[in-house]
Amino acid sequence: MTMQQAINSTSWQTLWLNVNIASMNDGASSYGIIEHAALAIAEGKIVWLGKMQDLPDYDEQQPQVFDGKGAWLTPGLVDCHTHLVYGGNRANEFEMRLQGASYQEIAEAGGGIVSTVAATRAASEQALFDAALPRLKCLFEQGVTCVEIKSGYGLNTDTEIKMLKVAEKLAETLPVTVKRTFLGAHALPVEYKGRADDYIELVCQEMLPIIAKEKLADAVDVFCESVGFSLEQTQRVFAKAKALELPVKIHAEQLSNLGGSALAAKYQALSADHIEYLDEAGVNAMATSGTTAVLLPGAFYFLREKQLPPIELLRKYKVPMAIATDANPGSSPIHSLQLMLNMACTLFQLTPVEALAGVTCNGAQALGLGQTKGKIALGYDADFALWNISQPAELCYQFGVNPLVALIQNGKLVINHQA
Ligand code: DI6
Ligand code: FE
Repeated sequence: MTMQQAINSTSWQTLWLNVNIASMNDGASSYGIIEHAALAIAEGKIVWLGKMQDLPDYDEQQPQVFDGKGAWLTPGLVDCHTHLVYGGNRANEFEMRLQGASYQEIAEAGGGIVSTVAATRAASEQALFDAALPRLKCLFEQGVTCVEIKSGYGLNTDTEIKMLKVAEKLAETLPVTVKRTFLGAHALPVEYKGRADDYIELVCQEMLPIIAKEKLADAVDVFCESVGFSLEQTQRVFAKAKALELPVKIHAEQLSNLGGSALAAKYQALSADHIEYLDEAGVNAMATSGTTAVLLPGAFYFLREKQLPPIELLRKYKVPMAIATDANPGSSPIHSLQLMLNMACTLFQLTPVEALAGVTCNGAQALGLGQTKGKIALGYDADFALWNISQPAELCYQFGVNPLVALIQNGKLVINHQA
C-alpha cells in the first residue's frame, strides 16, 4: 500500500464491495465495465473505484461498508425531460383520439395543452404538489436520481411561478436532484388567442426577468411547432434568455420540420428534444454547437407517430443522444424511464448501450451536468443504482419486474431492497 492511498482511504465514508460496474465513462461507445469492483465515497463524491483486488488497505472502523453481492452498479438514472407538475389528466382526450381525432385537431379545438392549463391554474400549490409527488416517486423507485421538471401549464406569470415552486418543493421532499426549466412558451393561452406575438412579449418582458431574478429556473425551453410557436417567436425568447444568461432548450421537429433545432444550436442550446422530423442540416448544426439530442420514445409511442428520429444521422455526426420520459398528461402519460430504455431499443432501434448512455451520461449532458453526473468516475457525484441483473443489457431487455436493489444519491443510501 502506498502512502498516498493510505491517506486517501482514511477519508472514505462509504465503501461498496463486490459490485460489477457499468461506469458509462466512455459515453455510448461502451458500458465501461469494471467487474469484481469496489467503490469508495467521501463527501458525496466518488473517491476511489477499481477492481476488488486493487483495493487499498483501509481502516475497517472508518467507512460504512456495503456488500453488493455481485449486483450491477450503474450511474443513477437521469430523466432529462419531464412535465411532472400539472393539474387534472387527459384520459378524455385519449378516448377522443381513439375515436379518430388527431393531437393537432384536439389542440386546435381548445383541448390538449390548453385544457391542462385550465386545470393547473385552478389547482393550489399544495394540490399540484400532491399530484406530482407520486409521479416523481415512481421515477425515483425505478432508479432515477436526477430529473428535469418543466413549467408550461400555467401560461401566466403566477401559475408558471407556482409550478416552478412545486418543482422546488419536490426536490426538498425526495432525495432527487431536480433541474427546473421554464417553458412559458409552451402553448398560446386562450386569453391571447390571435395575439401570439403579444404573449411572447409577456414571456420576454415580464416572466423571464422574474424567473431569472428569483432564480426559479435553470434553463428556458420553447415548443417550436405549428401548434406551438414560430421560429421567429422562438428566437425572441432565446435572445432574451441569453441576455439573462439562462441556457436554452427546445421542443422541435416533433410534428413537422420548422428548423427549430438549428436555431437552438445557434444559441448553444443544451438540447433539442423530440426531433423526429430533424434533417441533416439540423443534425450538423447540433453537432457543431454540442447540443444533445433528446429522444422521447414515450411520446412517439403514445401519439402513434410514424416518423422515426434520424438516428443514423445522429450517430454519423456524433451528436450525443439522451432518452427521457417526457412525462406529461397529453403525449406521454408514462412515468417509467425503465420503459423508455426498452422503447428506445424496440421503437428507435438504439443499441442497449446507447439507450443506457441516453439515461445516464447523455441525459446529464442535456442538463448541463455532464461534468458531475451520469458517470461512475472519480470526482463525480456519488449517485448510482444497484441492479439485480446479470448484464447491463437486461435493463433494456425486460420490463415490468423492477430490478432495482438499492439507490444511492449524493453518497447516501436512499433506497435499500437488499436482503
Ligand atoms: N410536446 C410534447 O410532447 C408535450 N409538450 C410539448 O411541447 C405535450 C404536452 C401536452 O400535450 O400536454
Ligand atoms: Fe415535452
